[in-house]
Amino acid sequence: MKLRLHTRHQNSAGQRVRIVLNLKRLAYEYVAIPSLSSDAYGKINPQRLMPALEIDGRIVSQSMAIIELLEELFPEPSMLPGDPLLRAEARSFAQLIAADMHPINNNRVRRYLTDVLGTNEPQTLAWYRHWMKEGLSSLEEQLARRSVQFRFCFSEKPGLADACLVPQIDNARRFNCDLSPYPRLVAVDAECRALEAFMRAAPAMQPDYPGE
Ligand SMILES: N[C@@H](CCC(=O)N[C@@H](CS)C(=O)NCC(=O)O)C(=O)O
Repeated sequence: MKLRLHTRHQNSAGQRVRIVLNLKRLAYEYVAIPSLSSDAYGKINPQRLMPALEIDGRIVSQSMAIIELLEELFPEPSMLPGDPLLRAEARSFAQLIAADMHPINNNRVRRYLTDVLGTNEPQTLAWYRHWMKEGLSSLEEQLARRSVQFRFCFSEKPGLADACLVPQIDNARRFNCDLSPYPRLVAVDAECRALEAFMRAAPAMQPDYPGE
């Protein structure tokens, strides 16, 4: 099966998929997207968002749909814990990031705030940090309430929740958000970053990374 991932180095939804591909030890071709608005990319992904996975010539978009597909096609190692309740908790944690946090702080939303609604830089930054703080506080609380304090989010092995958390923490760092109120998130993030699968998925390790 031939896998090609259309992504960019700084594409946090794509970074989730890269982490899962690496954790499942799946080889893939990295295709750097030159322009989201180009006709060429529109033909690949009519949603015009990153990433898109090409699998034997067919395209799947949306990182969570891609990860689900990979989980179904390549079940081992699983990205979800064995216990159904823990699986639900892991999905809930991942969904808060993918469905509630990431979309409202996306580039196009910030561009609309500044270009159309006329917010200035400090206001746009305040928006970003506000929604980041709301989300991270909930995620930290979700980890605090676990009945077992695992090494990773919901297991002794990294999985879906961790693959969503690490790119989101990258985003928080990029915008200088204060992470000191979230010791559990920071600890899991550090555990993940020590693993090769996460290191190889990091923005700075991608072929289109322009350097510092
Ligand atoms: N829900 C989508 C989100 C995809 C998404 O928004 N990707 C961002 C990059 S991380 C993007 O393409 N942004 C383009 C823009 O905001 O202009 C997914 O999980 O794949």
